[in-house]
Amino acid sequence: MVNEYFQKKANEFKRELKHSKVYPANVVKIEEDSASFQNLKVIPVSKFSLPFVLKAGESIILDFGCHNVGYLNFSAGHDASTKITSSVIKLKFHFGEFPLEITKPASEYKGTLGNGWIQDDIKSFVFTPYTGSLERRYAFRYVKIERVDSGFYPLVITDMYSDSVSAVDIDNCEKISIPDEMLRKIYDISLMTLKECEQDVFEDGPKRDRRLWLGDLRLQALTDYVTFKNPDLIKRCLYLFAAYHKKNGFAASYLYQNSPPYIDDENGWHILEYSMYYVSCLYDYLRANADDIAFVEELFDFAMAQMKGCADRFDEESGNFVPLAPFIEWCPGLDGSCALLGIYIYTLKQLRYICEVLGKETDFADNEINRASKALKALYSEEKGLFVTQKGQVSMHSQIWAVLSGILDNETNVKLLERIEADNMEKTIHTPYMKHFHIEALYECGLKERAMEVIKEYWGKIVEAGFDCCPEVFNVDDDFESPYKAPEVNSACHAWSCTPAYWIYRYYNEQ
Ligand code: RAM
Repeated sequence: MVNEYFQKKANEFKRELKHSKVYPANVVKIEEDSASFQNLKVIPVSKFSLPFVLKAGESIILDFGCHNVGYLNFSAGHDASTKITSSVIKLKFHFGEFPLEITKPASEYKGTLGNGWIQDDIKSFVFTPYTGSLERRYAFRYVKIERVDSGFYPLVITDMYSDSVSAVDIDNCEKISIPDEMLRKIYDISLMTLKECEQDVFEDGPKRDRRLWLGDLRLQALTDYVTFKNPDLIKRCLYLFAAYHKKNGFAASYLYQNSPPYIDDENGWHILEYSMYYVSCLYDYLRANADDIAFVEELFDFAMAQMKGCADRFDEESGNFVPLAPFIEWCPGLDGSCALLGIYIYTLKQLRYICEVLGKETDFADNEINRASKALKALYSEEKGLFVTQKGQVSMHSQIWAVLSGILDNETNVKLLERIEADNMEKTIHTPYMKHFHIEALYECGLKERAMEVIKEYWGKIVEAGFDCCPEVFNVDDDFESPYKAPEVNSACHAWSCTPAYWIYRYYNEQ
C-alpha cells in the first residue's frame, strides 16, 4: 500500500551523501593463529604505495586501515618495457570486513542466505591505460585482488582508492570526554558503526542486508540524537514506513529503499514487536525534539494503528498474541512470548506519553496496559522468583523485558537482573542488539555502574577481537556463531550494535 503524502515527505528529506577518498594503508598477509579471532591474524607486509605490479596468477591483499563503505576506483596501465597489453585483463576482487571473508573461498559457502551477499566481483578490460570503478558498493576493510587472466605482460596499477560514502561525517560529531580508555575505544567503534550505516536510509548493515529495518532504526535513531544529530534522515525513514505499509495496516518490518514496491507484503517476514517499535521511534523523537510536535502529530495515526493491530491479536484468555510472531533476537530455540508481552507494555507506555503530550485520549493505552500486565504477571513464578514462559522456559530475555515493562517494583527488578548474571539460564543473549536492552534494564533500575561494566565486558571483547565496527552477532564463547550457518556472511558493521555510544554519552553527560 502506498500513501502518496508520506511518500512525498520521505523524498523531501532525501539528502546527498558525503564522499571521501580513502587509499589503502598496507599490503598484508593473513595467517592462521589460534590466539586471534576466528584463528586468523592480519600481518602487515609493507606500506601501500603506488604504482604496484600484478603479473598473471599473482594476487595481493590490501588493508584500508579501517572500515569503508564505498566504491573501488582504480587505474591501470602497462609496464614500460612491454609497451602494450595484447590480451584482455581480468581482475578478481574479494572484499572483506574481516579476515575470514577473504580466506574463505566463495565456492565453499553453504549459508542459508543467498550467496550473492559474498562480496566478490570481477572486472575485465581490453585496453590500457584503463580507469574505472566497480559498480557495486562494498563494505570492507580488506580487499584481495587476483589477476586471473593468463596474459604474459605485467599489469601496473597506477591508482586505487575507495570513494567512501556516508550521510554523516565523523569530524562533525561533537567530541565528548571519555576518561576510561576501554569505554573510549568502544565509543569510537560504535560511532564508526553508526556512521557507516547512515546512508540514503539507516541501513541495518552496509554489507548486509543494506535495507531499512524498523527494529534497527529505533536504536540507530536513539544513538543518532546524541551523536551525529541527523533528524532529517530519521524523519525520512519514519515517513518511508508510513508511505509503504502492509495492506493490513501494519508497518513492514523492513523496507527496500530502492526496489519498488519497497516492501514484500505477501511473503515478507513480519516481526510483531518491530511494528510496536514504530511507537518507540516516535516517542524517542518527541523526547529528543520536544519542539517538533507537528511531526509526531502527522504520524500519530499510523503509530496508533500499529498498537491497535497488536491489540486485535492479543488474546486475553491465553495471554498470547495470535498468531505469535516475535523475533526478540537471534537466540536459537527462544520462546519469545513473555518478552513480547514486556515489549507490548513498554511501547504502550510510550504511546500513553505521546497521547498526553499531544492532548489525546489515553483510554486505549491504559486498557491495553492493564490487559497485558495481567498476562505478564501470570508468568511470574513465586517459587522460582523468575518469569517462566507457558512452555516452561527461563530466559534472560523474559527477565529483561519484564523489568523494562515496569510492572514490578525496583527491588524485584534488581533481583531479576542479579539472577540473570548469577544463574545459568537456559537461554542467553547472543547479539549486541539484545545486550542493549539488558543495559537499558540496568540503567532503568539505577545500576549505571554495572551497565558500564557489562558494556566493557561484552563490547570490550569485540574491541579485543580486532573489530573496527560493532558486529551483528557476537558470542564470547564461539567466534564462528552465525544465524545464517555461515560466519563469513555475518555483518561486521551492524547498526543495532552501536548503542554503547548512546549509553556512554548518557553516562558521562547526565547527573
Ligand atoms: C537480520 C537483519 C536485521 C534484523 C533482522 C531481524 O537479518 O540483519 O538487522 O533486524 O535480522
